[in-house]
Amino acid sequence: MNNKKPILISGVQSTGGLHAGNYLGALQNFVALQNSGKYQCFFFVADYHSLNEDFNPKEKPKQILEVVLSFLAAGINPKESVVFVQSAVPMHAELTVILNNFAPFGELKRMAQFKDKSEAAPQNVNVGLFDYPVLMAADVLLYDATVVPVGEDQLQHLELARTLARKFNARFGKTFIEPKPLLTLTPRLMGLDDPNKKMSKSHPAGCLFLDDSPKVIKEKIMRATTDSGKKIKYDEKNKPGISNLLLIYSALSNKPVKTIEKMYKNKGYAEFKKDLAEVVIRVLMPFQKRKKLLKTNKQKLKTIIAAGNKKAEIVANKKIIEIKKKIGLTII
Ligand code: AQP
Repeated sequence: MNNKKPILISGVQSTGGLHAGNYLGALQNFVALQNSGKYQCFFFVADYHSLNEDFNPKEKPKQILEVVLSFLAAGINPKESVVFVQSAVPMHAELTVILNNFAPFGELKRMAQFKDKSEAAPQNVNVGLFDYPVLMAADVLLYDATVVPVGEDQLQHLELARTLARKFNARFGKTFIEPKPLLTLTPRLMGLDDPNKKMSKSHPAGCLFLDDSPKVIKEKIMRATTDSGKKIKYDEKNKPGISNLLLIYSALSNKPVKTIEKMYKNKGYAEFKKDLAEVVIRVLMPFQKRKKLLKTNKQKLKTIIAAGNKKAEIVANKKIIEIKKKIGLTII
């Protein structure tokens, strides 16, 4: 590990298959940032975070592995980046307990994700869901990360991490770095069925999953909600459906939206969608193939994870000792 480079960290919850929003808002960028060589990158499976919604313990190991497989198949290289599992590094939980004492209750209550998820599952409004942003702050502050590549939905949480860092530093002396978010050009991909709602695992009907077969990809894209009119034009307000599809096309083909608009100047929605399906398939098929191949060597995967856990724990342990000293919790 080159410790002189600025630290970058981000996580993905182990709650099921990843979708195009996760890919374009986060994963694709993880790989680009790793390959830029500018950062020491840490990518983790946020399995503690995934416990705040109803879950089946029998499914968890598979879901954790699923995220690691997606990281590796997308191009994260464990020789360059640290790939680890959050729950294997106990300092995430320790720092959460400490930071809880500085986290304003009212601010947590007002978090958009907490409000949305509480409304969506009123029978399971638990403290884990409420405390999610503090655990996320711990995830980031523990590694002295300067940048955190995330989708737009995580900006409010990251702002809390910055607030907590500032508060703690003001009271106990410079301890934490205030992390900055890094957004992609598609920080908020919308659902295929409803372009006014974020593409989200908890609403599978609107998701394009990274594991979808070519047939399903074609069907989903051809069925995707578009707008009245015929023009292929980016107009978020009046044509949210087509604008969302244009963003997917652009991000996966590396063509600017303007170029795509020109390509389809005198063409209809059906042709545009047919081509978009091909673009998606061209990116996802090699990804799926790599994932399948990686799955065949479970032992290698376990070795990668164990090595990543160890590297992360060394960094996290050093930091938690520093933090405990600052707040007077070390007597020997
Ligand atoms: N629709 C999206 N557009 C852009 N980025 C997105 N992300 C999630 N949805 C979109 C980003 O993906 C990263 C990993 O997300 P996560 O695993 O933390 O899960 P999430 O944000 O909870 O994903 P979902 O699908 O939205 O799950 P539910 O339904 O449980 O809320 C993050 O950087 C996130 O910003």
